[in-house]
Amino acid sequence: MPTILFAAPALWSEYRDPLPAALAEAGLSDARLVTEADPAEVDYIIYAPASPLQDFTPYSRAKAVLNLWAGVERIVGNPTLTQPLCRMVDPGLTEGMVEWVVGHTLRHHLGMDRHIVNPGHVWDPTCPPLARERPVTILGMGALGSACAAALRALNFPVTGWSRTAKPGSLHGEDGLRQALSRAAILVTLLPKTPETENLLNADRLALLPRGAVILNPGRGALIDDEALLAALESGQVGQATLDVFRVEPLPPDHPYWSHPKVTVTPHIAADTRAVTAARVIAENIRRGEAGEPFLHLVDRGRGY
Ligand code: NDP
Ligand code: OXD
Repeated sequence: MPTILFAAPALWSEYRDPLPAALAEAGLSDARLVTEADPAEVDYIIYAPASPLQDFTPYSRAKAVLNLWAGVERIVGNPTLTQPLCRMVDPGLTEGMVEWVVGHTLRHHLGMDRHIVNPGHVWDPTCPPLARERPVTILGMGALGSACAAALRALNFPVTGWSRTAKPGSLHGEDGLRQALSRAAILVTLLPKTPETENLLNADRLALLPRGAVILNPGRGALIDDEALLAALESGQVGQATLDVFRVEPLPPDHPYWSHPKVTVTPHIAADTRAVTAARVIAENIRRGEAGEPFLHLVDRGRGY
């Protein structure tokens, strides 16, 4: 009978019903799901970045830490964490991200803003091009990037993907990045925050985009050099940026992004972990841990994601 510590108190009300149901579905109805426990008795820790639990040292018997977030940058470098760390790959979260990315891509592709905000009642019959004429580049072709690519391709957008390792049909490496940026009418960043990806979109790389390209960043704020982006928006090199994530969240009230006419701020809502589907992912990993099978979605600490 494993003891599972739910160490994300702010989320307990969302998970208190779905988790026992998912554990039962996974054949773990006898598991002990608790919100407080003697660390020496804990077999699994369910964690979120705002968890008060930050010192994992006393959890000497824990077989895994199961993160409720896809991004792990706030835990992966914790020096007290010696247990395996699994990140969240949740079908509900993925669905949400696909909707956000497709929605904001279509907004820019169709030029919706011109008609939604049209105080002069201008009759401008300019028709947008077809999706097949609007190349989209996605940086990061993991769980989320590849799902967004599939949805955009289904709408006929020509999608170029770029990731760290070689994958069929997508680019990698510095040359690959140059190619991917140079063809991006719309650029979507779905990379994790790691030492390698921080400030990836600096002034030199923004200069590689076609003039007037649109940037959608639901990845992490640190992927973009904010000063460089503001300068590129000013010069017209970047036409619009829709940003969901920021170096400091909530975005400070005096941050220039709030009032910039070419920036749309969304408050880190691109995709939320959904309790019912995420609980099944957690339960499956606990089942695997109990059966001695490899965990799903293990984080590589060296890589940082
Ligand atoms: P994955 O780990 O599945 O995918 C990450 C992708 O990034 C992989 O394709 C990986 O390449 C690529 N990558 C990592 N490092 C590099 C690098 N140095 N150079 C090039 N490519 C790199 O993550 P997810 O798709 O699940 O999530 C991506 C990110 O989305 C999360 O880390 C998080 O920051 C963000 N996120 C934001 C949310 C929001 O609401 N705004 C919600 C959820 C997630 P490879 O495939 O070769 O390993
Ligand atoms: C996540 C996020 O990483 O919500 O899950 O950003």
